[in-house]
Amino acid sequence: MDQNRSKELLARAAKVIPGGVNSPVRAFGAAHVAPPFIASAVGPYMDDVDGNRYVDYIGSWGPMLLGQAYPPVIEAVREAATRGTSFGAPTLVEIELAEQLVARVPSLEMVRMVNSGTEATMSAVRVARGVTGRDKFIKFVGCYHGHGDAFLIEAGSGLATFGEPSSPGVPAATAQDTLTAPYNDLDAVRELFKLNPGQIAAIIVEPVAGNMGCILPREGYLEGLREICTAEGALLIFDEVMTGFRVGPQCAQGRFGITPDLTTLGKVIGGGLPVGAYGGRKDLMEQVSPAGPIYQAGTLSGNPLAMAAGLAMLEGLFADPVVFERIERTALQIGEGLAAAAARHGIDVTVQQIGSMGCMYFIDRAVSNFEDAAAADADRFYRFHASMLERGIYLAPSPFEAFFVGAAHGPAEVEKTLAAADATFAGL
Ligand code: KE4
Repeated sequence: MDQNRSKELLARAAKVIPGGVNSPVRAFGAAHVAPPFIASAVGPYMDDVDGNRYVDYIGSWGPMLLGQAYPPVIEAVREAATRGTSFGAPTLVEIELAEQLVARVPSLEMVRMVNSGTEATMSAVRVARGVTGRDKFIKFVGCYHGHGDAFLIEAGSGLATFGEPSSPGVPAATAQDTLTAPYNDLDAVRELFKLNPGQIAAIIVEPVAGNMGCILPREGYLEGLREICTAEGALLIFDEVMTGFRVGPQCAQGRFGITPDLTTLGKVIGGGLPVGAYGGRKDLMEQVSPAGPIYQAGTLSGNPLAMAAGLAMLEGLFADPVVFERIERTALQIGEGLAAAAARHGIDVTVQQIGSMGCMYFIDRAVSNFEDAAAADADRFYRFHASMLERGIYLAPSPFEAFFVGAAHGPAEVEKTLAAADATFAGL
């Protein structure tokens, strides 16, 4: 596979951008191939600068639920741009997207737009701290909530990929207020509340953990977190930046029937433009400035082009009542096909998936927390990843990430993917 131009660009990029990328996972740091530099993308495909075409299973790490360059989004952005790109003043389109989110996300009564998932989670925890007067919060080992200082403690995604679960530069004074527990372990959460009585403002959780592969909540886990938070006067924050609209039309909270106090969103709701959001109970969100004292702001928050993209995305999603089922069926065909191909070649894998997201671990047992995920055979994953890329299948370059299927993935892409997997397993 020709990667000359991508390699040239990586060398050039690295002179002016740390690691040559603007987000670490894109560097393919531990992968056995160079990161393709992408020239364009359409539907289920990405085309790199060397002329290689890939079936795209990252979808910009989640946003592209309706495929790349989804025409209504392109048209909406193009039209909005002719009227100006940013005003720093309120607009109608911000209301329209907010109304869509309040209508579609069960627990949302009010929502604030920001520019990334990181901003959304930072702000949600600030609201929880502001309304409870408590400083500590609980996150789970291997979950990733963006790069805010307080979250870079035993985090997943790129931190796990590079084996640095925490980051230098986070003051000890900050880290001490971040409590961690294994995912899917309610007793560990109860123990933290016992050790920190009246000090914990919130639990923030990925209702499906998508930053250490794809780990589903055990039966009763999310219900348990809900009960503990209610009993302890702490807020339950669902970080649905990734699961939002990816695990179903009402997000994870609708699929699992749990009502968080606050929810964070991103990715899909921006249609590929920089959008994050946090929201929830009105009595909480009305504490946010200027309605209330808890400050949060952003020059480009609610950007009219991003709002137009998000609105076109949601309108497209909900225009077709069966699109969610169709995408999930495709995702299942891929997941089951991968597992069957591995079995044919006597290779132990565990595929875990829900809605349009999933992952495949090189391990012979179910994965329910970060410790399990870290025990999978990473070297075999990277060899699998490289071979699949060379066969035109673009998977996340880390065993601590998920794959994302979209409405543009059809029978041809499934067939190509499973044929590549079969050939790859044969030589693995
Ligand atoms: P951003 O700040 O990257 O927009 O969102 C942070 C974030 C928050 N919460 C969850 C559950 C997330 O998955 C993310 C970001 N996801 C990663 C993919 N694993 C982003 C990819 C990247 O870092 O480049």
